[in-house]
Amino acid sequence: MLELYHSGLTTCSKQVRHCLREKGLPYKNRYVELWRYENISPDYLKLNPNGVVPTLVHDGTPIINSFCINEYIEDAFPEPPLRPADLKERARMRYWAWTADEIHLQLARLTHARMLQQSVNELSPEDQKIMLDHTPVPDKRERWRVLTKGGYSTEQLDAALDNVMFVFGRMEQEISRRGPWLAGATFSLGDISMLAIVHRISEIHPGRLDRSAFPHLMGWWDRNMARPAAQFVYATGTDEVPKRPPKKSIAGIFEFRL
Ligand SMILES: N[C@@H](CCC(=O)N[C@@H](CS)C(=O)NCC(=O)O)C(=O)O
Repeated sequence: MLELYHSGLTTCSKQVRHCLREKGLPYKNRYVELWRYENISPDYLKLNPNGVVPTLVHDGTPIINSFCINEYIEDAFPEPPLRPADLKERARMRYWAWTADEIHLQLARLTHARMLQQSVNELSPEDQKIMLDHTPVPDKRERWRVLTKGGYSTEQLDAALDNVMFVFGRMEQEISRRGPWLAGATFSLGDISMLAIVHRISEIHPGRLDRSAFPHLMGWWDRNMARPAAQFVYATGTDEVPKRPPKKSIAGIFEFRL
């Protein structure tokens, strides 16, 4: 049995939900509400000691990290293949799936500034301390600490966006050279992983995805979003994308049960 612990439209959750949908695999939908910090509850940390989503549980065994989870799904359920047969294409697929994981840190800064800062400001100092004390990974704790102090500077956020836009420029080049997919002829895990990154920028900096500046990238975006799996994954209002609570709280640290 497959169970997916995820948080709907968060970047890494989308990557794994998309992979499972492309494969047509049934799984139990286990929603983890980040706005209640359920991801750092003692029970969830037993599955994922990093306190992040997603986690795939296969016959009782947790698999973590969206990049590794999608590789695992491909190994365990090879049909239909999302890893190209051609070895050069396969190397490019891995490059793009890895790049998505790498650039995610920069993207997360931008996401936090646009979508989370306000709600962190609204937590009481006592709740902020409890949240930080329960955050296990030191680097992540430091990033949340910066948010409790007002967030990253404009220069730091501009630098993060520059890094993301550099990657989009590279995608534009690759797709214009080969295409129609990032690996070349074959739709792959590389497309699934990068789509989630581009989607987040479409939400928080839509002006940066200018069709005249990125004609090939945007053509790739249209091809991806036309796929039935992507239409489900990126839709709002499904069972997998429930409405967020109105305010962020730390209640889920104490209340979440596996
Ligand atoms: N790709 C990495 C990163 C995971 C990650 O940062 N997930 C985000 C959502 S996209 C998360 O759980 N954020 C909650 C938090 O940082 O508190 C993985 O799958 O382990």
